[in-house]
Amino acid sequence: MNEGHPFRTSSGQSYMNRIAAFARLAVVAALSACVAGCNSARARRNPLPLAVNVRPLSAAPAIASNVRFTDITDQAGLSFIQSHGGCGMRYFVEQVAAGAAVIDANGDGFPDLYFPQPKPIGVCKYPYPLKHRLFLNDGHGRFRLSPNAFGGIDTDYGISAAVGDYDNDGHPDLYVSCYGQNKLFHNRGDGTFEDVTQKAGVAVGGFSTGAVWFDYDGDGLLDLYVLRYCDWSLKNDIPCPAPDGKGRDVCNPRIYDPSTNKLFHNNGNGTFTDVTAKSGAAPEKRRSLSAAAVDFDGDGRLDLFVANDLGPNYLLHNNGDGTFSDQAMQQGVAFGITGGNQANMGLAVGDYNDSGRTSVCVTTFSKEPYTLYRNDGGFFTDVSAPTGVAQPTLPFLGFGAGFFDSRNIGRLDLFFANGHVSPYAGMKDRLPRYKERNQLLLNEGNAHFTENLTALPKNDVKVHRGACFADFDGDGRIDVLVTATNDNPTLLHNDSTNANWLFLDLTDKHGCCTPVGTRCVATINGRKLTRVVLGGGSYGGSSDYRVHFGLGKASAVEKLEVQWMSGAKQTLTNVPANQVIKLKEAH
Ligand SMILES: [Ca+2]
Ligand SMILES: [Ca+2]
Ligand SMILES: [Ca+2]
Ligand SMILES: [Ca+2]
Repeated sequence: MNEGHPFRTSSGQSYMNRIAAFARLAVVAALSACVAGCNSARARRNPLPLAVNVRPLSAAPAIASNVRFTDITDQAGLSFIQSHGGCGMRYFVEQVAAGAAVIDANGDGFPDLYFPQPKPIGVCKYPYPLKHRLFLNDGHGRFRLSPNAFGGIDTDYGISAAVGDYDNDGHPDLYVSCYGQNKLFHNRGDGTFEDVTQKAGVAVGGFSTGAVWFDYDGDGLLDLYVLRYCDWSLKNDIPCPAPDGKGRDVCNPRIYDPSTNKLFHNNGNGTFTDVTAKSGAAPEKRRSLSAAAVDFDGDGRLDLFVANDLGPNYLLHNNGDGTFSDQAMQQGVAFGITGGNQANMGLAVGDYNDSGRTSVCVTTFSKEPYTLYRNDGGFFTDVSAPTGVAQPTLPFLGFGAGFFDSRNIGRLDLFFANGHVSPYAGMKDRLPRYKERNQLLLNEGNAHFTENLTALPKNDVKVHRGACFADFDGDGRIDVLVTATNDNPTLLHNDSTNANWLFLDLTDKHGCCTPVGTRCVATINGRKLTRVVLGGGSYGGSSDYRVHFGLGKASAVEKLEVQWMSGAKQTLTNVPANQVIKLKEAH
């Protein structure tokens, strides 16, 4: 795990030079932030304190006043412990549990939340049942538990959830990845679900960590890729002693054999066929933790990036004939900056540099920098160091991740949900710790990110796992839901200075309301922003499928091009800001 490897940035700048450069950037950022936000009503009520902003060397960088997230978990009704089901035995599976997924379960246009739930494991007993949860959103970002959403049907040890409308009825469905047997829940359209796992033939067993819905063969039906980790089970559990010689610690994953992922083809009649072997979508046994389906090379077919723990990542290129070729080595995404296997956990995907191509950022173990692979069209370049991603992330162990436009200014920032796997972390070193803070790295617009140390709540220090992104209260700003092992989730309300925005709520011609891969390009003041409907990403769950554009001060999008997966293109002009546009692909 690359313990203690030396690390230097490649910029060659001295620390003071970097401070001075940062100060110059900070002043520019402060001014541009005002330009972005001053037209909004919110900005008029709360004018930016420019006098504070231009203090370049203060602890709070100038841009800080423009971005802020508030912990509203209690007010939102999301205070509950998402237990890992353990009792101090440190069963191997506990360390990866659990995430959450955004799903508009009852079709009212407001993003709801599903939390998979681990079960009491091994010898562990709980005096109350541990059940998975669906919370419905009242439209103002307040949530109410929907106790009968699953008609009493429970899951095995739930870890992750993937949302996708696999039957094209316009209602998003739910695949829950578990230790044990995975479950497919079909959404009846009213926020209640039926268990269709057996009929569908997607009852994968073993130790699954996630799944991605995407249509790999272009037949208009979302197929299912299931991630699995290793062959650990209660039967072959090996106790690993804690460093203090008293308790148990989590084991190094290397003591268990890695596992095989699965690809299921959607037959269109509610059933699926396991095409893992003939598709080549799981070429070797690996420890997969997250994945994203994106057309990375722009050939019109969805490829898969899979983050693998302690092994090379996959870049599964879609050959267009039902098969995949792993091009991770050739395209430069198999390994990290260290040149060897990294502990790749979660991932963020997005066009952070306005190249029109989707890049990938992968979270890693502590003392390994998170890796930003810039998509250069046919190959990727590790830009972790020059973009400023490597240095601040080096001490942390990350799971959930995402690119999102936190300030509505048309730039994708980076969010990381951090938390170690060993409760004994920090015993020998000052860093890392078991409980960690999350991180927000702001995109400065010049291919460089700067960590903002003031935007996130100071007391949110937990063993974080999942992170999902959605505008839960409909104010146009993307909020973040972060889960934590054996702890409360955290709902981070985006209180950043408001600017203009646009959401696209897309349905393809087949009726699918989660049309993974649809590519949207907005032209704003001559600048083109590319956003795609993401399949997968982050860790432990999926985010809102609606496409978000931050418009800054622009009151309209000059041109909005929607490229559907069918190849059809739709163009809208002069689209006014600050609305959710429902768009359906023409037949
Ligand atoms: Ca459906
Ligand atoms: Ca398909
Ligand atoms: Ca492709
Ligand atoms: Ca919001």
